[in-house]
This record gives sequence, structure tokens and C-alpha cells, in this order.
Amino acid sequence: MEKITVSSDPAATEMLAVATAAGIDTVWDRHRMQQPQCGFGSLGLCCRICWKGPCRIDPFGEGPQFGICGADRDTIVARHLARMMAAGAAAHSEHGRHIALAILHLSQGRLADYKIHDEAKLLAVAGRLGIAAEGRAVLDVARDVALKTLEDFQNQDDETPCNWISASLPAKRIDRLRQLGVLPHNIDATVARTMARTHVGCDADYTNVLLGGIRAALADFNGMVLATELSDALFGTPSPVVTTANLGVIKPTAVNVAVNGHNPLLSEVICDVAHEMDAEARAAGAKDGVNVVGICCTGNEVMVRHGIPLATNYLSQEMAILTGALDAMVVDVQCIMPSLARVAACFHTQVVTTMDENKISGATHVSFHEETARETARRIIALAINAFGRRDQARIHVPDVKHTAIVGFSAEAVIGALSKLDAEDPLKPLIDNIVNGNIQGVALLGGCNNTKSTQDESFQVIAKTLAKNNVLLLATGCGAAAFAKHGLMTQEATNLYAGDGLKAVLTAIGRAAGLDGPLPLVLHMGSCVDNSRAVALATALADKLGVDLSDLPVVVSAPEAMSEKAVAIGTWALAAGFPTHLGTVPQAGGSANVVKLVTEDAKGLFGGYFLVEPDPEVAAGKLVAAIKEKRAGLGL
Ligand code: SF4
Ligand code: WCC
Ligand code: FE2
Repeated sequence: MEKITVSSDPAATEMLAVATAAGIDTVWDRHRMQQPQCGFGSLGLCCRICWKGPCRIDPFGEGPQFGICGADRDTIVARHLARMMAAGAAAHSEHGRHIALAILHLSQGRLADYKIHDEAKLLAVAGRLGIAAEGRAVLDVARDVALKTLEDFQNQDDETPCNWISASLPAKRIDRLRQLGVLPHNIDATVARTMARTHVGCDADYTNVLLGGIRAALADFNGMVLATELSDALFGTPSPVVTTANLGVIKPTAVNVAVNGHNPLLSEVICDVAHEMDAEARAAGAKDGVNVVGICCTGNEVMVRHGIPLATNYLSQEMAILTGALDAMVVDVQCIMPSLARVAACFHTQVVTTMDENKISGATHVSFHEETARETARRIIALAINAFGRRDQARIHVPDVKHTAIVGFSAEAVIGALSKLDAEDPLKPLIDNIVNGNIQGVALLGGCNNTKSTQDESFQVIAKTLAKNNVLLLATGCGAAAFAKHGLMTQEATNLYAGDGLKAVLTAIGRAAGLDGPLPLVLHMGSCVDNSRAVALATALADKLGVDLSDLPVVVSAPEAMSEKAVAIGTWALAAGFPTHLGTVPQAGGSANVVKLVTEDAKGLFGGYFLVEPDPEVAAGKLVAAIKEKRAGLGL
């Protein structure tokens, strides 16, 4: 039986004891119930693509080596991975399309509850997409930006790449991707094509299948970058803000509303309306009014834009309900555990689903549409205020665990902070410090939690080791939340864990930017779609140096990856040219050829490759070595 691992988060561990005492199952209990997990599935050697199956390939070479249709282990593993990439691309791109359509409808005067909060960002985006903006009304520009974005879902010319990817990567990288035939021309078509070619009796050349998957993963990148940039135009580009994180942000004296999921279209309005309903909450007996807290990525979105405190990340979302003080959990899309409704049934908490295509049996569904956003948000908060009255005071147990977190480091914010050192040439101080070795390289830590790892632990081990080795740390998604929850997004963490070179640079930037000390050890860039922010920063560096992304000492790590979205992100990180660490062993080990392709051969094709290593100490060492190799390539 696999070693049973739980969490390194003291708040989650404390709540787990509460769950056990109450006989309520959590994600960790269900993980245990699933052991031992299927060996064929773990190796990617179980095919369920048609109803002649399921077919299983004997990993030891003694039993069947081909599925009933004749598919071999390489085809079976590759098809499964490619479909995961397509699913990830679909998820992120649906989110992106939702935002693009909201901007289109806003520009048509159909949405009274939204406005363009960041006109400068809108104009910058328009410029990147080749849309003339001078002298034009903001909403006209917004319409053109939305239409140009929607072309990325409609273009039928295979030779014309998507607008956003073309505007977001260095020209050298675009050329390389074009030569390899993996530059997406249309997000939807690329997802559909990946599904089509992996249908029974289609693509049976594993390299070709995987190149198709990589194209889908790059469509995921395209969906992600447009989601980030349009969200900034709509709701504001993040800039540094001080807030708090972990379950201690839930206030027994307030009506607590958690926003969980991904899409800021809903959570932004919830945050706005919450303030307006403080008086109603007080009238119901909550002396601190309405307290909105975040979970998962929609939590990250409102955290980096408005400093809304973050309750927790993916794996411990059930624990927020177990505090007995959460009055509503409002969910939209992605990474929402279906178990929430069952846990909430043991408490007074309202789980409110809001997207018609993402319902959960046992939850209350309040259908969300942008046209009536505020009204819907008010209804949801009214449900929370009502639920507050049904709290069982005896069952309230909020762990006294929370940490300060300085968050909100968009690419613009990072460059803005650097400009305080050199207004003319903001990237110069960063490049100078990479060249002189004060900063050895940059690592982006992102991705999920996974019950196969001790929650948040490998993030912390890897970050501390990299920091000691003077690697600048960026974070997104549940990884960023892990750092926020554990106090690694603080100035104290920089003083404690950063190597001398890194500490000196973070201190110089922090002081110049008016902080009384260094920047935090890990820079919170936002949600999972905001991985695009790290690419924006890397692209700015590459363009300034006249090199490709694969030349830069930049690495990526997803130590606890689990979702199809994480598979897509990891794969486009590889295709962008970055050595990419996975701490979860992918369901691919059954094909030595596929493993070799993505861990070795990819390096020659893309410059990036997967580095699979579950042990965080060893992984950190390999990431440092990968950074040194890239530095050597640059003659550093
Ligand atoms: Fe089996 Fe082939 Fe069907 Fe897969 S597609 S289940 S290998 S027959
Ligand atoms: Ni992104 Fe992974 Fe969190 Fe979900 S929210 S759990 S994909 S990192
Ligand atoms: Fe996410």
C-alpha cells in the first residue's frame, strides 16, 4: 500500500482531526480508500477509447502487447496524454472565451454591471494585437480587442497562427514552433482535431500524436494569455498588495463567503456587492459584516487584484466548510470538489453553484449571467446571510493560522518595481544581476496539490533550496497559494531563506519601490491562467537580449501536478523552451518511447523537456543544474 501522506499545512491538519472526530470523509480518506491504485492505469497502459476495450498492455512484456484494435503501448500512452492536453486547453480557453465575450457584450452596451477598469492595459493589449486605438472611444477599442480575440476561436486558415500567441512569444520561438507544425491557428479546432486524431483507428504514430497534443497545449497557452490580459483590462492589472492567507482568515464574527473556482467575472462582483450588504449582515448579528475569502484560483484572482484574503488552495477546500463558520461557498468552474455538497450537508453552509454547465448534486444552483451579475451576487450573499442564522455555535472551529502575504506581482508590477532602479531601462538591473550571478536564474512554481504528495510540502522544500541558490521565484495557482499560506510571501522569508545575491537584489528593488525592506521571497503572479505573466516577463527578457526563451536560465516546476490543465501547462512550458519539473509521476511510464520523447528528445526539438522527480530535494538540485546549463549556454 502506498504511503499515506496528508498535509504540511497546520490549519488543514487541524481541521482533518475535526473531520475525523465528526466522521466526515475528506479527500485524504478517499485517497486511502482508493489504494492500491490500478497499476495499468498508473502506467498509462489501460485504453478505454472504444467499447471493444478496456484493453490493457502487460508492462512486463509477457501478456498482451497490443490492444484489440492493434494499438501498441506507445499509441495508447500518447493518445491518453494528448487528450489530457486537449481537455486542459478546453478548460482554460472556455474561461478565456467567457471573458472575451463579456468584453464584447460590454462594448455593445449589454452589460451594466461591468466596466473597463484598466484603460491603459486595454490600450497596451490593443497595440500588441495591431489595433489602432488613438483618438477612439474606449468601448470601441474594447470591441475590436474582443473580436480580434474571438478570431482565435474561428480562424480556418491553418497557416495563420492565433493572434494572441503571435503577440506573446519572441519571434524566434514562434518560428521554431511553426517549423515543428505545432503553432495553433484556432483553439477550438485544435482541441477538436486532437480529439479526432485520437479516436479509435486514427493517428497511431506516437510522435505525431504527441506533436498534436503539444499543439493543443499551445492552444492552452493562447487561451490562458488572453484570459489574463483581458481580465486585467476588465478588472485591473495586479500591483503589490498586502493581505493574509490560510484558514484563519475566516472570521467567526462575520458572514463568511468563500469564492472557489476560477473565473473573476463572478468573484469580482461578489467582492463588490459584499461591501454593500455589510449592514444586512450586521442586522443578522454578524458584527463584522460580510467577509469574502478566496479558495483556489478565483481566490488568487481577487487576492492579487484587491488583497482579498485567501482561505486555502485546492486540496484543503473541504476544510473551509469544516470550520463551521463558512456560510456560503460560491463556486464557478474547475478544480471544485464534488464532495463539497456532502461535507456542507453536515453543516449550515450553502454550496452555491453558478455556471449552468458546472452543477453539483446537493448544491444550490443560482444561474449566473453577466447581464444580471450584481443581482445574482446579491441573491447569493443573501443566501449566506440567511445561512449565518443557522450556524451551530458549538461546532465553530477556525484554526488560528494565517500569514501575511505580499502579492500582486504582474509582469507590469515587476517591471514597474525595477523601473525604480532604472527608469530608462527597467530590465537592465535584472539582466545585470543575472549576468553577474547575483541571480542565477528564474523559476516559476505552479500547479496543483495532489493527494500523492504531502500537501504544499514539496513547494516549500523546492522554493527554499532554489532561493538559497539565488534563484528568483515566481508562483501561480495552488502553488502560489501554498507559499502564501506558509508565510513565504513575506520580507521575513526573504531575509531567512534567500541566498546573499538574491537577497541583495530583492532588497535593492524593495527599497527603491518604497518598501521598508526586500521584496517577498516568492512573487505571487496570480492564478493558473496567469502563468502567462511569467512568460510575458521571460519574453521581455528574451526580446531585450535578442535570444529565444529556451536560451534563458528559466525553469518551471509543478511539484504536485494533478489536473488536465496542469498537463497542458507543463507541456506548453516544455514547448516554450523551459526545463519543466513534474513531482507527480505522469501516467505514461508504460511507454519508454513516449518517456524518452518528452524527457530527452524534446530538448533538441524545443529546448525544453520534462524532468520527473518526486523527491523535492533531488528535484531542486536538478532544477539548479538545469539553470546552470542554460547559463553556460549563454556564456555565463
Ligand atoms: Fe482497445 Fe484499441 Fe479500443 Fe483502445 S481503441 S480500447 S486499444 S480496441
Ligand atoms: Ni490550477 Fe491545479 Fe490548483 Fe486546479 S487551480 S488544482 S489546475 S493549480
Ligand atoms: Fe487554477
